Amino acid sequence: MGFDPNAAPDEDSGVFGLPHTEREASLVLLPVPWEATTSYGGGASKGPAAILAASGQIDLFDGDVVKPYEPGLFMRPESRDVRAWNKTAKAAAQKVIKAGGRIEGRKDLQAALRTANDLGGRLNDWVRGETRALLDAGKIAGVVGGDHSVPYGAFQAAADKEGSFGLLHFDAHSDTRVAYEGLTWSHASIMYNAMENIPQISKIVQVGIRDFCEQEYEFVHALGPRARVFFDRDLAARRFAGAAWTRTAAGIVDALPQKVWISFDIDGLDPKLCPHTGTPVPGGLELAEVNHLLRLLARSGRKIVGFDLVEVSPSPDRRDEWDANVGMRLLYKLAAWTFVSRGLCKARA
Ligand SMILES: [Mn+2]
Repeated sequence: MGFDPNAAPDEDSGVFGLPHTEREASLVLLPVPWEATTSYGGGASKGPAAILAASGQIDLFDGDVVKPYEPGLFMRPESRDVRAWNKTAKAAAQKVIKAGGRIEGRKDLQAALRTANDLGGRLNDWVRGETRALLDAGKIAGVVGGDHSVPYGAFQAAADKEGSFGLLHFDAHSDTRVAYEGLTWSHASIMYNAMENIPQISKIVQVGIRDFCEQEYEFVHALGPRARVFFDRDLAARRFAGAAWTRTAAGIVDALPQKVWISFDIDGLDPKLCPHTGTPVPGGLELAEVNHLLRLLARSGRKIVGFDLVEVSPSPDRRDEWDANVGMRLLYKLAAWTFVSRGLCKARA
């Protein structure tokens, strides 16, 4: 292959300026331009395109992982069906959200809720089918959102294919609301839906959580040993007490089972790194902290069975590519450490 990792990318190259076709790629990124239930700031449906556009700026050389591009990365084109479903579902869901989910005696809102829930279910089936096909073809799958509702179908596909696994969930939010604002497939309900409906998820390990309601707190508590939460305030307290991040991160990795799906909501990071994400909250992680945690995870002998990156939302100002810039760098690290965990790349010492 006449590919020079030191050169500027060709104009017709793919994600990260790479030349791989889907057939050549070990990792296939599935873009899901979906944000039907966005309740605060919008724009997450534009995340995959913005990440793809920004990704040519990456330096393929990586200080942590040897040649992370060599196993091959490919991003699928966006599905026009998904775009169309998103448009219809978002229009319907926004009516319900505007009414605060109170739909009693309102036939129009009840119909809108049915539309939003039906299309959310259709999206889940689509993501599940696409992800399952990738896994059956021997690919590693990475889902690029979109809001945080999108990877539900991918969790199902991983459960079908891999059996029991754990979720490593980075987020400012617990995302364990029961049908938030009446919407079954709300972005704020994904982890409730996952833990209720997918028994193969043997454990959820949440990191960076700092905005949640009492019902969510109770739900996660009631999961008992099936959940472990590293709240942002606990991580901060450890930092203030002088604990080394490497110890804290090792404790997070230790809480995980052998197989791990990483579900990464960009708002788990400090909002200076994702200023346009839909529901930013002060606090959160640095990229270097995440990278170190991923290093420990990949080198622990655990298998990263797949990942998603969601809620990257570009600025309405097209000259401002910062959110996508951070998003694509995180995506590259997720891919690189996944390759290490799968024996496809070597970590540097
Ligand atoms: Mn989330």
